[in-house]
Amino acid sequence: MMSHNKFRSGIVTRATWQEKESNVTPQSVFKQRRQIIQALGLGAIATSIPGAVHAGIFDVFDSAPPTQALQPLQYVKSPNAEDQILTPFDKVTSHNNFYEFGTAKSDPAENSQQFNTKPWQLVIDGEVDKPVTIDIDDLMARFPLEERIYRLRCVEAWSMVIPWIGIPLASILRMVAPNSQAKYVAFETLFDPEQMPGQKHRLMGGGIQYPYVEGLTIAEAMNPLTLLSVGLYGKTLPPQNGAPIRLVVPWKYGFKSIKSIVRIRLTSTQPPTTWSQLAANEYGFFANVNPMVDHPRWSQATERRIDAGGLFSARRIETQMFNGYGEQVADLYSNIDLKRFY
Ligand SMILES: Nc1nc2c(c(=O)[nH]1)N[C@H]1C(S)=C(S)[C@@H](COP(=O)(O)O)O[C@H]1N2
Ligand SMILES: [Mo]
Repeated sequence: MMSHNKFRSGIVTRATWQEKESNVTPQSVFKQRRQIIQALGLGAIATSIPGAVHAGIFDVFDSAPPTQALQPLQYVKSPNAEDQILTPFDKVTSHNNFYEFGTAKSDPAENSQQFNTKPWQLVIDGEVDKPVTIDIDDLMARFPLEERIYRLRCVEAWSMVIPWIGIPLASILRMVAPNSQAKYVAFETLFDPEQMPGQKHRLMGGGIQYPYVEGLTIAEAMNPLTLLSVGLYGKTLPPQNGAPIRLVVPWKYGFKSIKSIVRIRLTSTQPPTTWSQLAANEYGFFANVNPMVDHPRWSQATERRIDAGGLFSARRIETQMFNGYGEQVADLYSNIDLKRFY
């Protein structure tokens, strides 16, 4: 099947949408990390680090458990100068949507710090020849981790630029060998009301049904941009960002990027998705970022880019079609009316 395998070898070839790290305004943390990597004689690790090497390197960077580090490797080129600035770590980890821990933006960081993510098993099954149940640690040991700097555009019209660390979903799907019936990929968040208070009462969780579920077409899932993220800013994911493993689909509204995933199921029919179940006229299955299709209650033409000043001083910038990733993904939708299939 699709043997687009360039990310599997130790050396990652630089695709057109990748840019040198030096083109991204480095946060001091990156500088520091680079110095440590150089000091350790690991300067050559410019791409992906195979699993066996992870633990040793990650241990160096932070005393907070558990951490990991990679060089920022890849940057998605954009004509928009705003993207040269990363959203600071403290904003990425304090302004969150994770309704299982509460609906206010500050709730997830406040309510999730005891969230137990070890051990964590991920089930991948459905229309595949080789279903697996795999521990996250095994998964991270088996695949090279990559850093991807992506814009995250929430349907609520704010956005961030986040340096994720993760594994291309395509690599993981190849491992389970999808069969010819596999047309969609369904994702499911952990259901554990004891740990996730928002799941106890639907009102506290914004009236949505749990577990949170999401889905992609198989072509979307196999696109090289689609990432299963296990970290950001050089560390494993904080709980509020979806520890230990979450999806990142940068050309779609943020709600597609489902957090704390326990199951990935390949299916022959389109799977239900949490937000379209709640309000199908507001949130569709595709949810591609599209400045031409407004939300029924607000415009999607612009967005507020969160930087050091937080949401309230955030600059308003123009929203780009497919969040600026059209060159990589527009082909997926050449036969689709994006106004109808929003
Ligand atoms: N399980 C789960 N996943 C989720 C959400 C959620 O409430 N529950 N919120 C989504 C929304 S609306 C957005 S914008 C992103 C936010 O990711 P971040 O908090 O890491 O920025 O997570 C998405 N994934
Ligand atoms: Mo969102």
